[in-house]
Amino acid sequence: MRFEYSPAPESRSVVRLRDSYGLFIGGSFVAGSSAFKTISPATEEVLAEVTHAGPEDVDRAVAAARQAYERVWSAMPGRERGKYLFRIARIIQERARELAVLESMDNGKPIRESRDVDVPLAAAHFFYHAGWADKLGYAGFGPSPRPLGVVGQVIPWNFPLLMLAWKVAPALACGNTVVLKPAETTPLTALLFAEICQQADLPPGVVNIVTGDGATGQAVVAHPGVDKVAFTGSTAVGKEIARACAVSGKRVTLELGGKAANVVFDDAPADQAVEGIVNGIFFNQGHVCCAGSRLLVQESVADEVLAALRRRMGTLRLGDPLDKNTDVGAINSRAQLDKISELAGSGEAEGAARWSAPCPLPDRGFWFPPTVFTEVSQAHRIAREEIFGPVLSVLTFRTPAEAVEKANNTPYGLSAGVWTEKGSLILWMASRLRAGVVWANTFNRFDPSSPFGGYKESGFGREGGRHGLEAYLDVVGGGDV
Ligand code: TAP
Repeated sequence: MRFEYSPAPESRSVVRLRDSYGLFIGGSFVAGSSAFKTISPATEEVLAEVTHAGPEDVDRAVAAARQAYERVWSAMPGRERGKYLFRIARIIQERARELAVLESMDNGKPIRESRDVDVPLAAAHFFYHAGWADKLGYAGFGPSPRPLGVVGQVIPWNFPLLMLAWKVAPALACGNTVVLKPAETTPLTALLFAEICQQADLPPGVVNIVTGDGATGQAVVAHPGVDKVAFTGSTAVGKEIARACAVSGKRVTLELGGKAANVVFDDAPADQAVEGIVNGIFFNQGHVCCAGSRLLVQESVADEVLAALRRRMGTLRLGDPLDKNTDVGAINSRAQLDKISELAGSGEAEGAARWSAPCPLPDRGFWFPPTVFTEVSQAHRIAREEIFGPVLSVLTFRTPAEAVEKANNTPYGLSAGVWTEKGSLILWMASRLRAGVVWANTFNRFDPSSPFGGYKESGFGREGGRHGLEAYLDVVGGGDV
C-alpha cells in the first residue's frame, strides 16, 4: 500500500548563506586567485560563489599549518587538544540543524539522512577522538607516539561533512595540523565547519580549508611541506596519488571505491532482508563507497525476494531533499548523472533486464529513479564497475561457496553483507569474504570506534577506532618506544 504524504519541507531560514566564501587559512577567511559557483543539485540554483585555491594559496595554507604545528599544536598536551575537539563536537551538535539543511542543499541528500546520519556521526567522531587525545600512549603504539606533522586531506562529495570529520578529528587528536580540500560540488559544510573552528577558538592554522577542483587536490598532495596524505575518492585518482606519494616518500592512506556484495540466503527473514537491500543501495542515492550494489540472492528464494523488493521500491519517495518524507534525493551533479545513465544504458545493451521504480522525476535538477537489473552476468559492466548511484545488479547463487566466489570476484574489497538466520554461516562467510567490513543482518552501519577501510583496489589504511589513529602517528618510527 502506498501512503500519500503532504509536503513537509524543512525551513532553509536556519542557514545564512554568504554570497561568496574565501579560503580558510591561518584562522581567517582570505581571498584567493579565482572563484567558482556551487549549485543545488535538486534545483540547479546557484547557492554561493566559492574561491578556487591555486598553488600559491595551497602554499599559504601549508605554511600556516606548519607554523601552527611547530608553535602550538604538536607541543600542546593531549588533554588540552582533547578539549578543543570536545568543544567542536558540542558546537556541531548545537548547529546540527543548520549543518543538516546546508548539507542537503549543497549535496542533494534527503534531510532525513543528513539530520539523522551525517551530522550526528560527524559529532560522534569528534567526541570519540576527543577521548583519545590524552590516551595515545595507551593505544598500543608506544608510550608517547608522535604526530606526523602537516596532513593534506582530500575528500569526496558523497558525505561532505562526515568525511571531513573522519579525516580532521583523528589528525587533530594525534597532534597534527591539517590542510583539507573538500569536493568541488560540495564545499559549503566544510566552510561552515571553518566557522565552527573559529567559534571553538581553535588556534589559527590548525585547520585550513582550501576549496577548488582536482587541480587544487593535486597541489595539496604534491606540496613538499605536506608530511602525510589522506585521500577518500575514486580508485582512479587514488592510484595517481599513490604514485605521486611513492616517489616523494610521503605517508599515505587511501579510502577508495567499492562494489559490495549483499548476500541473501534462503533462510533470511525476507522482509528484513528487503529493508537491508533497500538501505544498502538506495541510502544516499547509492552515492556510498560501501553500497550493496550487487545483490547475491540464493536461487530458491530469488523470485520471492525480488517481488518483495519491487513492491518496496514502489513505495520510495523521490524528490525535494529538504522534505522530511523524502527517501531518495537528487544525484549530486550532472556529471555523476551522466555516468550513472551511461552505465545503466550499458546494462541494457549487454542484455540485462532493467526495472525502475515508478516515481515521477522533478523537471529541474539531477534525478535518477531507483533501478534494479536482473538477468545480470558477472561479465556485465554493471556487475563489475562502481556505478555510485541508485542502481542494483542482481545475481543468483546456489551454495555458500558459490556466493563467496561471486562476492569476491571484484577488484574491490570494501564491504559486504550477509543475511541468514545461522550464526555459523555468518562466521563462515565473514572469514572468506575479502572485504574490510562485513555486516550481518544489517547494512551501512557506522561507528567512530569501528575501523573502516578496504582491501585490493578499495585502498589501504583504516579510519576510525584505535586502528585509525595509526595513520596519524609516527608508528613506523616507533614513537618513544
Ligand atoms: P574523485 O573524483 O576521486 O574526487 C575525490 C576528491 O579528490 C575530490 O575532492 C576531487 O576534487 C579530488 N581530486 C580529483 N582529482 C584529483 C587529483 N588528480 N589529485 C588530487 N585530488 C583530486 O571521487 P569522487 O567522484 O568525488 O567520489 C566518488 C568516489 O569516492 C567513489 O569511487 C567512492 O567509492 C569513493 N569514496 C570512497 C569512500 C571510502 S571511505 N572508501 C568514501 C566515500 C567515497 P573535485 O571534487 O574538484 O573533483
